[in-house]
Amino acid sequence: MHAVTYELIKEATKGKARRGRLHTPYGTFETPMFMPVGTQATVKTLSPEELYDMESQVILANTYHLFLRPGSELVKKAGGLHRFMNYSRGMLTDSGGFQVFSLGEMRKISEEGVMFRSHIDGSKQFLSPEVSVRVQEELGADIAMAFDECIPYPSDFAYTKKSTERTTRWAERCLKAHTREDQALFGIVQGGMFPELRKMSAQSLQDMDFAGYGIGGLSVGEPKPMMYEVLDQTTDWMDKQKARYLMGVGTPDCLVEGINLGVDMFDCVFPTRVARNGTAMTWRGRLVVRNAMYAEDFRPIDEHCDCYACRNFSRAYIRHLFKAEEIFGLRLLSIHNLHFLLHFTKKIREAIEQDRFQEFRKAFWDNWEEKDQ
Ligand code: PRF
Ligand code: ZN
Repeated sequence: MHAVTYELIKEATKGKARRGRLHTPYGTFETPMFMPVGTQATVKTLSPEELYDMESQVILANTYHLFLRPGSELVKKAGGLHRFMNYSRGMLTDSGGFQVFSLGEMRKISEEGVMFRSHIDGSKQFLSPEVSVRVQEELGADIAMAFDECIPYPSDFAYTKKSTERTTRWAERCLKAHTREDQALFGIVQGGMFPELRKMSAQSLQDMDFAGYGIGGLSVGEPKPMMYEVLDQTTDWMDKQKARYLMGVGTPDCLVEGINLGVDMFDCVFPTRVARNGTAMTWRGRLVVRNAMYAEDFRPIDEHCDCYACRNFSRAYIRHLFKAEEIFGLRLLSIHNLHFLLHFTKKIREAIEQDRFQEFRKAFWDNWEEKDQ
């Protein structure tokens, strides 16, 4: 029995949307779910209480960042990530396999692992399947991810095959190195944009019996129709009884389409990143509160939103905060954006329960004004 199990509750009659539950040592969480990103053991500008208020379930932290600073030994001394940051719901750590590969020139891959230079002080560092698993066990999230290579786009068939096979061998090493029984380990399907390599990756990982599966290497610069096509094929080859996590994807349009293709979990820096840039998320798309047109707009960001920011403050006030570079503005938009996405996924769960997800999907696209993106 795994530390984390997925319970499939209901499947849509049209499309592949699923309603499920993730049982973890820190509670049971409802899927499909959106996971707020807390890279450095904090969801930027928000307290755990504020996250509970918006019904946040699982949050994500990064092995790469916490490995470099403050180091997993310190987090272990603090009693693990949950105690260190005082978050008592679910937690997942990404393996570092994505962040390290985003470093470009500063890294060197071999069968053993990846040598890289720290973005903080330039020091030489090494991550491998064994190191990543040890660090993630010390961090102690409910869910750890296997160490993988996120293949750049575009890549040719030969490189994609070589990398995907290595990620499969790394996945085996991760399983072997993993010892914590109160923590689940998820494998990560790679395979680039090649259906046969996706199939090979999904099938060989399935034979290894991970607690759940990430789908990596998507939303790396490919056109969205291509992402949806690859995703559609990939989920067809995945075990229905295990959770599927589409890594680094979570804008409203991708959530709707990803869920329609059978995905259960998403994470994305988008809501918190654009918040810091003066942008609010709405059912129609982005609303740039910083714009001059909102200078005297005393309505809330969204009249129907019941988040703390919308219940208490106007667009004009939030715009003023941004203009004056007051950090409360960042907080208000972060609260609104995360609340928006968490509420959005809750509405999707209700739609799947009532078997009207396709109606929800159609209404979503009718409202959405960012169709070309
Ligand atoms: N691998 C890991 N983390 C990730 C990705 C991946 O491929 C992606 C790709 N969208 C985001 N985060 N380990
Ligand atoms: Zn709001």
